[in-house]
Amino acid sequence: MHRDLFMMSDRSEEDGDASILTATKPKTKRPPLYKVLLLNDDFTPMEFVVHVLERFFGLNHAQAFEIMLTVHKKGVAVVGVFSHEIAETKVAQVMDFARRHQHPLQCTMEKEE
Ligand code: TYC
Repeated sequence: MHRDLFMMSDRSEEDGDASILTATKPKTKRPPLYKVLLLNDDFTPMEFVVHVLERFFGLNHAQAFEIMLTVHKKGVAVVGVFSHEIAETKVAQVMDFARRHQHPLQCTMEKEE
């Protein structure tokens, strides 16, 4: 007897919760992505840039050469799109590798809108 009454009130509480859930917009957002950009300069050898693109971005030689030429002609190109942490790592790897070889190659990242 008592048990049945308890179950009824328990269920009506669940109905209340369900109406809140359907009326509340879920606020989970996908994390933003970041473009990694390579910038042109007048001094870094073309072959070095091609090597960087193969080594750190997993591009084959033809893809790497094509992106290198785009940067050379247009001044900048997107070389890939990654999570914030991966983009940061790629930028650091490229900047460190260029510095160690005394080339002024610049690599940056920007949020994808
Ligand atoms: N402009 C350079 C040259 O003529 C080549 C180059 C390409 C440099 C791409 C940087 O991100 C770059 N040697």
